[in-house]
Amino acid sequence: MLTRRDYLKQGVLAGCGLAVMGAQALLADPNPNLDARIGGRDSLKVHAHKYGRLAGCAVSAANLQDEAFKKVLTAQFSLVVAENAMKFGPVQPKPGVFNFEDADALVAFAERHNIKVRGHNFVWHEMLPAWFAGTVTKENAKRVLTEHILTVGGRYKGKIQSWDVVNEAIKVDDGRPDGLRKSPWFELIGPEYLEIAYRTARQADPRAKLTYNEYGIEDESDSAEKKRAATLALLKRLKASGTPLDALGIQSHISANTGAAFGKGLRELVNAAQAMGLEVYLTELDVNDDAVLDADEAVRDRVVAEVYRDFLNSALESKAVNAVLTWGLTDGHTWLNGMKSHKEKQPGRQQRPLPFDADYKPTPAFFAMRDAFDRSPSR
Ligand code: 9MR
Repeated sequence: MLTRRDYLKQGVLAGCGLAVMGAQALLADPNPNLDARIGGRDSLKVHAHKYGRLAGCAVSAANLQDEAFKKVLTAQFSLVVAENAMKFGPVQPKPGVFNFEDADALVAFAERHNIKVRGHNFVWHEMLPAWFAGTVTKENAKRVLTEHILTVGGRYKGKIQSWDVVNEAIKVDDGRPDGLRKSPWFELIGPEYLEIAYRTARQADPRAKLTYNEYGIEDESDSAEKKRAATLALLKRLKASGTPLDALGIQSHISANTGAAFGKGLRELVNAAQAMGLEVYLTELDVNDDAVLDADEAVRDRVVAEVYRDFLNSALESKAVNAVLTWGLTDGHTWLNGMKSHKEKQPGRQQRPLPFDADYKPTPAFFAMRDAFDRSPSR
């Protein structure tokens, strides 16, 4: 007899839909919302694979305690990234003391289910541990940085598809001609912290694609235009100095009904990255719906899906883009609900930014994503 576990496994591995597995299994399914139309060959990952791409999402430690989440994750996605578990603070809670519990659990889960893993991240101005300020000095910062990267990167050597080595290093408003953010790492080491981080990451895990990951570079606004230019200039400098760099991550935290438009600038960014020999990933896609004033969820979902469509159709015009990850899987868990601006604009309302709603039912954004894969050029 086919157990429920076997049945799910077969559905995923063989890429077949629920329909061919029989009504019996469907009836026994405690999560009937993952319906026959979206499993197996109709899943995001299979649609992405057809064109040589990966479909991924961010996963929290709590998500892996949730059976329904895991079922949808394995059925739909071929790539995962830890939402927080691999960041500096959680991984090195005390100087030289590492905690890999959550990160190990995600990597082991992904391995068991044949899902690739992105590493996120080695160097960021946020989520540094409390001990950082005061303990890390100009004298020891390079050592702390390289030891962290060698330890974390080394632990997962050969298991990571790509590492976000440096995250969000550009902040035009900080006023430097090179656009670099005056982050703790910058203040301690100077601009060369980037090159040191990439070289060390290559040493730690030579097979991982080393990525630079940035937000606010997607749309046609002046601020995005400036940030794009600074980001590209940074990538060019890194390449020119022989720094090992393989990919650009375009985070893609975007908003509905804000007048943001996508097209020329996004295309130019992707093409410029490609011309430098970089792969491009859309690493953290979600659509903030605070500016959609209509309370009706169906209306909000349609507006969000249109933004997915518009954005992805532009971004996926290029063969260079080979992975699309959403920042979370279900509306039941999204960082956007914790944003200060959200609490001010839409107090008490839950955001609906992702391809599955809180009951794991596919949202219109799911179908928009799948359609965008189908329209994309084969790689
Ligand atoms: O979603 C993440 C949230 O749970 C954390 O509190 C926050 C700070 O570590 O980071 C969020 O993820 C961010 C990602 O790591 C980098 N790009 C922006 C994401 C949203 O803030």
